[in-house]
Amino acid sequence: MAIERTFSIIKPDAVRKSAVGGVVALLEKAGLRVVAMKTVWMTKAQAEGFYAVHRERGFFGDLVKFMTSGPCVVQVLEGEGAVLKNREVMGATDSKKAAAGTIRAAFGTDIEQNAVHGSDSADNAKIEINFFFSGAELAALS
Ligand code: 3AN
Repeated sequence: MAIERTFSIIKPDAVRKSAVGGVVALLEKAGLRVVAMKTVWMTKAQAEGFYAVHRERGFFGDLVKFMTSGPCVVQVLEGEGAVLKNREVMGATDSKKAAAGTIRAAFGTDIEQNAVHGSDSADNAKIEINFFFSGAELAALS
């Protein structure tokens, strides 16, 4: 499998419970390398833009409220088959159903407060990385 990049968000619930280090440790243990990382406190407009695909869903308002409730840590991850690898180590969307050893089992609470976001495809990873990281920040990556 080719080396690729994916995008990850450590959500406000995980940042609040000082789980940033714990999340990164699990990502690195899974073979993912953190190649860019920063803290972002999203505005309402940013969160609405990022989750625009979910605009019609009943949980959209709560999701935006939650994602703007505190700072997040956004990351670019790199590794072999990084998109799939990240999805595997994240665990099921509903933290209560996440398999043991996954990030959501360790640090999530439920389907909303689920500790992390991860891109679901290489194409979306590119879009999401460009949503949060500037050309200058990405140019610094080898
Ligand atoms: P994933 O993040 O696992 O790809 P998606 O893309 O289905 O899951 O959903 C996007 C985000 O919306 C999830 N991370 C979760 O926080 C939230 N979400 C999804 N379904 C619900 C729901 N039924 N109630 C509240 N929040 C939800």
